[in-house]
Amino acid sequence: MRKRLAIFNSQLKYGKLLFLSIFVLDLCCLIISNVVAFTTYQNSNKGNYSLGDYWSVVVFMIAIDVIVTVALGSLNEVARRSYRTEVILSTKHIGNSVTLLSVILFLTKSGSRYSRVIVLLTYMLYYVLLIGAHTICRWLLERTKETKQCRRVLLMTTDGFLDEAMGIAENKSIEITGVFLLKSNDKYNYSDIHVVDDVDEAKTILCWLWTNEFVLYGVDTQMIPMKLISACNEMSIKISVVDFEYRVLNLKRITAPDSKAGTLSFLEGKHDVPFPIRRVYWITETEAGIHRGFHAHKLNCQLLYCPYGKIDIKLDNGLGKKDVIRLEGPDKGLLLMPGLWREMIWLETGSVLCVIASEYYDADEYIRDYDKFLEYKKTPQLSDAGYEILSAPIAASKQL
Ligand code: T46
Repeated sequence: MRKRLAIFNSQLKYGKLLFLSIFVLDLCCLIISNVVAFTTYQNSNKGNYSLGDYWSVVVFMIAIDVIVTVALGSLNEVARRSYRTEVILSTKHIGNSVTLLSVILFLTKSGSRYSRVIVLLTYMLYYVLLIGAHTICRWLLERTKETKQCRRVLLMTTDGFLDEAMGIAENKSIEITGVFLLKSNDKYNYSDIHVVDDVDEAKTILCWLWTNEFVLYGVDTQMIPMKLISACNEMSIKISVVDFEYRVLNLKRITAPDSKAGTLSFLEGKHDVPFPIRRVYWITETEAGIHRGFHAHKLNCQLLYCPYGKIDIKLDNGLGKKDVIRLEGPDKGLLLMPGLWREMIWLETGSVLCVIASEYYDADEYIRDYDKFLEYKKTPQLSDAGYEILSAPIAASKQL
């Protein structure tokens, strides 16, 4: 319930007037249904209910509507979901309200005197009005000039790349509606941007701020929660992935007070590793001057580090960009996204290369022929999976 309330608060905060207007519209539908049902029934001479009875039931109904909306989030994302989902959501909303009202009405003395026919009639009318109102809202919102033209982006990234990803905001044609972090530590300088790590809040931003694009920055697509993927699909929100390639990471290091006791470094899932960790492997007992690698991965994201010794990693994106990153020491990591040709050169005998990987070992997922790699880079890679790759990073691609 606390979480629901928090989400409700965030709806007010994020959705501003949009959510409030939908909520007020919902209450208007309920009151109109009440008036119509009551007067129709009274005019048919069947009922002889006093206005007092009527008002107490109306107040009950409104209270229940508010409770159901807040507690069950029934108005979340209406007017942007598919028609089918909206009918299901409205049915659930009204089903829950009727159940709760029936319990209260028939348990209280004044309530039990009130006609079930009027209540039933009210909810039937309310159902029709609600679906109609949401359809009109959607139609109006879809035609709002601003929503069609502006590129409104919900960013998905990690704490470490947040500042870098926010470079997108510098691009005037892109408005960042919020940032969905894999793991949040709650301390950000962006008072005007909604930074969330809760899927429901992210969905709220997608819906109520009329976001039309969901952009991944330095995060593997496997990290998108299913709920967000289906919300994007339903709201026809495009999912794009910034061609992030690689970044050098500073890993955390804790040095013992007694320097002879050494240092401790660590990596945390989600926080430092923006992909699901499926495999860890390490290469040891290698002589200086040895070259390994000479391949690229189609799917595998990796985090490489060399806790002992010195190893050069030569990278080639197949599009003319070549770099050499030197890994040495326990506090330096190299995050590699798929689609990079690599060669590892051992500079010192016994240097240890450790790798955290997003995929189980699969020989078919490797490209070991350089010409085939260049060919592969010319073709869109993730389009089959329904994501669009942004060929040029929207934020300036820079090394950390
Ligand atoms: C990479 C760099 C940094 C397995 O059976 N399971 C495994 O998990 C791995 C990683 C390898 N293998 C077999 C496949 C080969 O028969 O081990 C043999 C040596 O593998 P490879 O020649 O690919 O090793 P490297 O050092 O060239 O590359 C390795 C990783 O394979 C690769 O993913 O990015 O380290």
